[in-house]
Amino acid sequence: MTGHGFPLVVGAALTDDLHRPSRLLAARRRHGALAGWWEFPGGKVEPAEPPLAALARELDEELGLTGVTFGAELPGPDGGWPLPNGSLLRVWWAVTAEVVAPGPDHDEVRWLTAPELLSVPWLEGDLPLVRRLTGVLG
Ligand code: 9L3
Ligand code: MG
Repeated sequence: MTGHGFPLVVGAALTDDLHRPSRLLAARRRHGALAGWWEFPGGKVEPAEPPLAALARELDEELGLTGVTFGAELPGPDGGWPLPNGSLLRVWWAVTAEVVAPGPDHDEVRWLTAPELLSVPWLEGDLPLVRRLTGVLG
């Protein structure tokens, strides 16, 4: 939990190269009220679960990824990136050699370069970080 009664949410900024990132993985939510909106894949941290363990679990559940290497956290303005529902989103750089394909929670994934980053409708909560990353991707 974040301390305000909302679960902590973790997400992955999957990229091609941790040291020289040039592409970022965006995933389109398949179900529910947020269907059609794009996000950093991830989800809620369970009680007592370490955040990076939660992120590894979510990437396996959502995208079938089992060989993910995590890099630095992308620090947000409030210990993370505040979401509209009151949760806090924490995001880490990540790389994988595995092929990333849509799974149960997403109906499309795309590797976006900097000029393509804002070509998809990102979830409102993810957008401030996406804007930050347009200047980071080479
Ligand atoms: N959320 C926002 N941005 C993200 C992720 C992974 C999640 N990058 C929001 C959407 C849901 C909540 O957090 O309201 C929980 O996410 P999930 O467990 O449904 O993926
Ligand atoms: Mg999720």
